[in-house]
Amino acid sequence: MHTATNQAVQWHHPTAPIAPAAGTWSIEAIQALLDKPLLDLLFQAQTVHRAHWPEGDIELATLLSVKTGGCPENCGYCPQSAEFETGVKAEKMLAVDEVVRAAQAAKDAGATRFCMGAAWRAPKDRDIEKMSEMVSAVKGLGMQTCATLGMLASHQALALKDAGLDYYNHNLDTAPEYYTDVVSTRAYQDRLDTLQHVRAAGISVCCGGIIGMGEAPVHRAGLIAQLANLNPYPESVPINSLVRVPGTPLADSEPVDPFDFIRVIAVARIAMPTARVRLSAGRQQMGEAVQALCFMAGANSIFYGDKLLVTGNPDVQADVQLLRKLGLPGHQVAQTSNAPALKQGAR
Ligand code: SAM
Ligand code: DTB
Ligand code: SF4
Repeated sequence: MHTATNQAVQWHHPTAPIAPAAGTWSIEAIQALLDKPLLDLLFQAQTVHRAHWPEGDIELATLLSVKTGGCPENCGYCPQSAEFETGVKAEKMLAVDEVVRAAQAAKDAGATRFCMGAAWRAPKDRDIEKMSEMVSAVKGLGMQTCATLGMLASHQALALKDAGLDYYNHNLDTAPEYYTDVVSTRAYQDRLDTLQHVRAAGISVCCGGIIGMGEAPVHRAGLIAQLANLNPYPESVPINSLVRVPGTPLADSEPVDPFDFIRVIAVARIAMPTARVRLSAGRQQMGEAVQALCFMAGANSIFYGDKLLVTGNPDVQADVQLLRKLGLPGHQVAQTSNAPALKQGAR
């Protein structure tokens, strides 16, 4: 529906504002974008994308699980919850030198950001001490640092900032109205509180969600509205396609239609023009053509490495080849000796 407040749908007038001001997205305006003819939506998203990201590079971020499994939370999608029989065993936290070795290998392969994940509801202060060592060491390699450790208290966020943490990932996952269908061990407001602590500490926010958990279209619109109305909106927005892990309550969810997924990426780009929109989990099931359309829709970051936290991700060589075939700039990859050169400045 094209309402007076929904300027986002007026893209065909070059002089008209392309989106409402930050903090003012209605669910209806987001829904109207999601409902547009696909090619119109892609055109609009690509227009926004080029205006804000003229270099058109794809950021390569590598993930490492530094504390795997045994999590007390019951997030219905997650293979690491202790409540579900998924075959993921609880492990001890990795040693700092193991993490640094993995980060160096990721850097050598062309990654610029390194994200350390832990299967915690919330870290203890002694966990933050060890995480701070890891963050400082990875930062010392010249990489951007990110961590995703669960709920964070203010003093913990400040300690991580002091250690050199650039980004903290904490996802809203879905709309508030659907959240209780997915997780019951913590509230939506807990998630918002952690995001606030991260923001207040001066750490950049990485926050997104998951598509394909059985949510209705209105919940997808609700998630994007929540993210876009954070003030300021997140610097990074990971959009995950559910990885359906046997043993989790969501294992039998209906697979998401690829075009619906692409639509979500496009609307995230339009609603949050300066955010890095990350095409996150689920790429193994997507195929190259769908990923190419996600880039067209404005995705400009991927998880790069053969593994996410505990599930698979496309091989590094396959990703290098894909970026190369698409002529997408991947400056860091091009500089490494053991990865095929990427075409530069192809746009
Ligand atoms: N324990 C921390 C937390 O929950 O914030 C950090 C790790 S948790 C695995 C990080 C995010 O990964 C979740 O918020 C969720 O969005 C995403 N995720 C987890 N399992 C997933 C799956 N099976 N498919 C897609 N995304 C998933
Ligand atoms: C995010 O949004 N996706 C990543 C990262 N942030 C931490 C995690 C995806 C996890 C997929 C399932 C797994 O391997 O555990
Ligand atoms: Fe635990 Fe995070 Fe998995 Fe939820 S998503 S069960 S908090 S590891």
